[in-house]
Amino acid sequence: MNIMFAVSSGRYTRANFILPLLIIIQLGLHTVEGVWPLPQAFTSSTERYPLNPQAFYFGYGKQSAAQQGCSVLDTAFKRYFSLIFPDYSSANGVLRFSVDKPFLVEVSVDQDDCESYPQEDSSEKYNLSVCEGKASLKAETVWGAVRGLETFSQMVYQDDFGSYFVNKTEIEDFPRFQFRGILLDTSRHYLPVQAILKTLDAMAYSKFNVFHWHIVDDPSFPYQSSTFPDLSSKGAFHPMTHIYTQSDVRRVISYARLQGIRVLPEFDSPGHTKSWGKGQSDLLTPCYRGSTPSGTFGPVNPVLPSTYQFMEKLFKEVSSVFPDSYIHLGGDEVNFSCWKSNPDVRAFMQKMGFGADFTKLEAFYIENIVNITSALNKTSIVWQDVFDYHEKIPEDTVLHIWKGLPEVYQTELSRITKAGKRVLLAAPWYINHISYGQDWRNYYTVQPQNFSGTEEQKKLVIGGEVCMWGEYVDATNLNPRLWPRASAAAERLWSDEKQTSSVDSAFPRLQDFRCKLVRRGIQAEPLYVGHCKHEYQ
Ligand code: CP6
Repeated sequence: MNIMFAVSSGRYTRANFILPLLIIIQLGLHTVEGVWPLPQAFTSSTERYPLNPQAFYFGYGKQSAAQQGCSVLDTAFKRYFSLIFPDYSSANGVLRFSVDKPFLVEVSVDQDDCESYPQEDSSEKYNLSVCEGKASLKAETVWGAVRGLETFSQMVYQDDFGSYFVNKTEIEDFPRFQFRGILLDTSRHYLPVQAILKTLDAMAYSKFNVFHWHIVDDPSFPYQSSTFPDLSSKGAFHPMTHIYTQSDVRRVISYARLQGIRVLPEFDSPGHTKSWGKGQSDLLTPCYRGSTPSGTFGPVNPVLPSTYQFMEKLFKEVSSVFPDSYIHLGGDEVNFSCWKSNPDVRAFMQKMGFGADFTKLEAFYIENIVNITSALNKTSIVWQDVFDYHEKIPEDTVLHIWKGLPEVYQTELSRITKAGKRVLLAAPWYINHISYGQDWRNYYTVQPQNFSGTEEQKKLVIGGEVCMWGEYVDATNLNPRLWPRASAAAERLWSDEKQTSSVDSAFPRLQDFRCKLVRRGIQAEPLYVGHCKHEYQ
């Protein structure tokens, strides 16, 4: 008997809410409920097809604009084969499977964008249809096809004898928000390139599409600049081992590209720049005690023309190294006490008519930096502090909301979108914070568009970001702290809000997904009491 149900209207009646639960109990999560984040619309069935890794093929549809030789899809086929058949891959073909019916996953895309980079407006939509002997995956772009392959890989399961199956299914899927990011902080602790690449893999499993690389900050400057090599040779924790060379950065960007992930670099200034001062003299403001320099330094010195010449060269390099059309400029948490202490800064304030209002000086600085990046054809993202100080930034600048409890950030969302600016929400997803219990539930129940404002204002929320600040995090504890809690945010950012309104229905699905992560080698922590079918280590 086939049990079919459709969830395309997004509204559950009592009857079709209970039905999917019954299927879960019968089969384990072998239907689309086993896919995380939940697809937008699907029909699934108990009819299942056996898969034999020795007779399983990925291929390009005849009509597909991309064909063999397409780097993104060729490499995705290899990756997903290993993810779909973990036993087979690790057994080096020793295992034998009884069925010999071939199964073909046929992929067709409308655009040949294999050599491009994913961009903010890249379509990630796909349709997946699984029937006997064949799955058809259709997408507008290769990025959509990669999302569809991830979904397919999560639908394949093994019975108690190790045989592989997939159920008859129809899926139409697309993301709710275009920006679904993870921030890693590689300044408080250096993260080896391998740890970053592994995070990119895990991001693709949850359909995240932006890696926000908070690459430098106060404690260290690990980015090896070709224009200013002293920044890392003097500002990194170690000049040779704790740096990202140009080749490391290229490796991260191209690895991310193959998974449909954008790399958004952040060079945060004028605050959070202590490490920059080690390799670039006269960049930071000398702080004064009375009438003499105290020997300590504050934020970037906004009064010297040399500051802007330096920034222009640095951002020129950054904008050619990182292909994304966005650059994050930071602009958060500027402490004015050092600026206040410095007589040259005070004289400049007088000259500019800023009086004693240091927010005007910060605004002046940020305006200059934003103009530098605009001239390089890049769009800027800045932390919300910048809006608090002035609203005279280019219309297309994105404000990144990081402060406060729901009441506080909802007010900010309302205020900033009212001014017509686009916003990105990070405040509810500070995943470096930990507490005893199931805090993933708080990440799951966030409502990014629940603030007072018009429909137009709500559309200005371009997405959200999970932040992993690095004060207490390095490669030893990164993975369990990120996963599966970040996946809770991933479903909020990808899936339909109404279909994923119940945190209790999400619980068994997220437990199941966490087991999939562990099986794939990501040391994701448990959500609560329980066991995985496949226990490792
Ligand atoms: N580093 C930088 C940080 C933070 C910010 N910017 C931060 C501040 C407060 C909390 C978490 C993170 N560590 N550069 C603010 C965006 Cl609670």
